[in-house]
Amino acid sequence: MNRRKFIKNASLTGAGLAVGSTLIHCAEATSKNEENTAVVDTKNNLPLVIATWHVENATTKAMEVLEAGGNALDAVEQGCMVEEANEKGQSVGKGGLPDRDGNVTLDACIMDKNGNCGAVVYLKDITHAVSVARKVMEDTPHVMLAGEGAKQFAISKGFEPEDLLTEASKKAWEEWKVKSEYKPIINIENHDTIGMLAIDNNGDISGACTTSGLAYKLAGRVGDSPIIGSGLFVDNEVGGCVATGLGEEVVKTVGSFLVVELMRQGKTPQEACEEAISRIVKKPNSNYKAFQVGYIAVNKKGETGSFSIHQWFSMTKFQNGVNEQIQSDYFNKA
Ligand code: SD4
Repeated sequence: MNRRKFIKNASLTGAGLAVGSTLIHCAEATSKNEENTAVVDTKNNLPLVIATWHVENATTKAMEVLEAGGNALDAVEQGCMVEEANEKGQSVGKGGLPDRDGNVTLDACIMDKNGNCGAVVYLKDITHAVSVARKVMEDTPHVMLAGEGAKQFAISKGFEPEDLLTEASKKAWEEWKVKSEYKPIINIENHDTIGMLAIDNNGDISGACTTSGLAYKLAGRVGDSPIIGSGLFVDNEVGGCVATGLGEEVVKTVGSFLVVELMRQGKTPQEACEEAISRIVKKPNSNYKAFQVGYIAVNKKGETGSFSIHQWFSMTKFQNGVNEQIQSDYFNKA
């Protein structure tokens, strides 16, 4: 099932917003978090990469990095860069759909095994937002840079500015303008934010998330993807989680942090993702039929899980030489 079909199925109202056991060696972690980190034989199951949606090229790149002995941080950055450079993907990097004023603005973040993190929001004219986020993490005392400051920082680090609005995205925007007359209708066919988590040969976890956000959003809008704890969270003692879908709903429930904390308390990645979706759909007056949210997660043992509100969300998983798309289970079976 492709993403387009998924989105179609997930969109249940015309005006709605929809968006789109591996065992590892973890002796280090047992001292701090014994209940979640049983020491098991792992050698055959490392390394491991998972990512939101159907992004086999991205997971292939990340796995190449890991198999060459690279660390999880390099793997998630380089994996995400594949989708950022892919102009056909209209919700990430170059070719991303613009806001309603025609600006392509990117949000991204990255988090390493030590709990360090960096993020950029409302970044214009720079394709590899995830790499700028990494520079923020590594070369500044800050966690997040926004807008013009983020762009100038990127340029100072050698990133080349370029126009991110491709002909295809410009055309889609122009068509949207005619039909929508600036009503709050989101083009639901173009949401495939990439969130990626990797465990390297040392058993260390890192994660990254990068997006152009909701198409035709209000100028200045920032979603969950660059917000540590919402779009992404990694705790190397426990595991990691990334989110996709309607960012506002993820932010309101601090979704990725919630999933990791639930895993810390003993839930499997699958159970934790299900509970985090449940927090959204069980809210009083939840409008969940009109939007999608999906989570993927991995724990320190290399077990993975994914869950979404609606059908057709998927995770790409590369492990033990198999790079596969796994359909996610989902809440709304009515
Ligand atoms: C956002 N969560 O900006 C992102 C969009 C997304 O698949 O994930 N699309 O709200």
